Amino acid sequence: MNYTKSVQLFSKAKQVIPGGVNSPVRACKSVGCDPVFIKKAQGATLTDADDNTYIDFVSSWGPMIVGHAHPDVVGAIQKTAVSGTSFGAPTPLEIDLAEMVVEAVPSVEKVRFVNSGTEATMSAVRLARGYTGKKIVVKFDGCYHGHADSFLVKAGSGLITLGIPGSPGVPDDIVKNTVSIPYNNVEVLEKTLRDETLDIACVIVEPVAGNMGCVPPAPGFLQTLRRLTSELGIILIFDEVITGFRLSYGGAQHYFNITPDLTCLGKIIGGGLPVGAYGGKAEIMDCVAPDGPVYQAGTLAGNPLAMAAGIATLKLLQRSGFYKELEEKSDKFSDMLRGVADRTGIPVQLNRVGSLMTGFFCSTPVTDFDSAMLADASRYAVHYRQMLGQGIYLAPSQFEVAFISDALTEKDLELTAKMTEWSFKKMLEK
Ligand code: KE4
Repeated sequence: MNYTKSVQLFSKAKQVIPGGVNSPVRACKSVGCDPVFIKKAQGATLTDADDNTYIDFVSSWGPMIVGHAHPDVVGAIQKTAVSGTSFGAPTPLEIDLAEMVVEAVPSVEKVRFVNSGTEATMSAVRLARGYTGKKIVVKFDGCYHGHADSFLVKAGSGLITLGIPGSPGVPDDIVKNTVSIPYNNVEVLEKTLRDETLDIACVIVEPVAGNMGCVPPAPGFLQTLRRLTSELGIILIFDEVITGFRLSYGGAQHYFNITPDLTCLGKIIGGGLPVGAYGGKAEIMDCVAPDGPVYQAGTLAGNPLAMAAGIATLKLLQRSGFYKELEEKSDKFSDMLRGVADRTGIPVQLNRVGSLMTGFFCSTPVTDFDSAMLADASRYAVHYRQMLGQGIYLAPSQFEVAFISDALTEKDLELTAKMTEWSFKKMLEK
């Protein structure tokens, strides 16, 4: 592969953008190479600045579940844009998307749109604190909820990938109100939630962890979390920025039949445009300004183009059999990959929930942050670079998930499995 133009673009980008990227994980530092610059995408195919093409398993980190540049989504954006791009005033489209979310997501009676997943989770936590009058937030090691100060303790995603323990610039006074405990550990969970010295406002959880790699909830974990938070009057926030409209049309809460008090959404509901959302019981949501005292605002919140892209995307997800077909495709693909690992003898723990999956290069089960950290990230880096060179675009980190999109074909997946076997065998030669 020739990367000449990407190399030139990266050098130029670094002159004016920190690290040459607008989000750290895109810099590919943990996989030991420079990023390729993407100039266009269609369906499941990316094309970089040097006209190399790739089969895409990042899907813009989740939003592109129907594939890139879907004509219905592009058409909706184009049709909306000619009437103006932003008014700073309410628009009918916001109601349309809000009604779709309320109808789809079991816990959501009212929803507020924001511009990112971070804004959604930050606002939901503020609302939980405002509604309860309490201050402690409980999160889980390895889970990532965006880059708001309160969350940057033992977070996942780029903080693992880059080994950033929390982050400078976040005052101790802020993070002292955040307690981070092991994911899937019901003993520690119960002990923490029943600790009367902790003035707990809420627990925020990724119902399927996607930011330490894919880590499914252990049987009973979410049920115990719901039972304890209900009993103790603690707000349960499901961070469904990844799982929302991905695991099912009703998200993880429908998939697992657990109803949280508040839900955070993002990614898919924007169809690739900047959207986040938080929603839940009307009783709680009515505490949000202007009706209530909990303040949250945003110039471009509910932006018409983003609403139009989200509406078009959700309409495509309503296709009969969409999730069944995605599940079958994902299941078949994970079986193919397990077959590759078995035949080559490379130790891989493949975790999958629906169309989210991660192959951890380790020989012991991955059930939480500590066990995920046993994965061989340097072996993943070799695999990443080898696959990129063969036109397969994986997440540039062992601690992220692969997103299977509706646009990936049988042929794409068979070729990817074939190249995975080639890559594994090549690693064994070294
Ligand atoms: P954004 O602010 O990036 O839109 O959403 C933050 C967020 C919140 N909650 C969950 C469960 C998330 O996964 C995210 C963001 N996900 C990462 C990928 N694991 C975004 C990629 C990036 O940071 O560039």
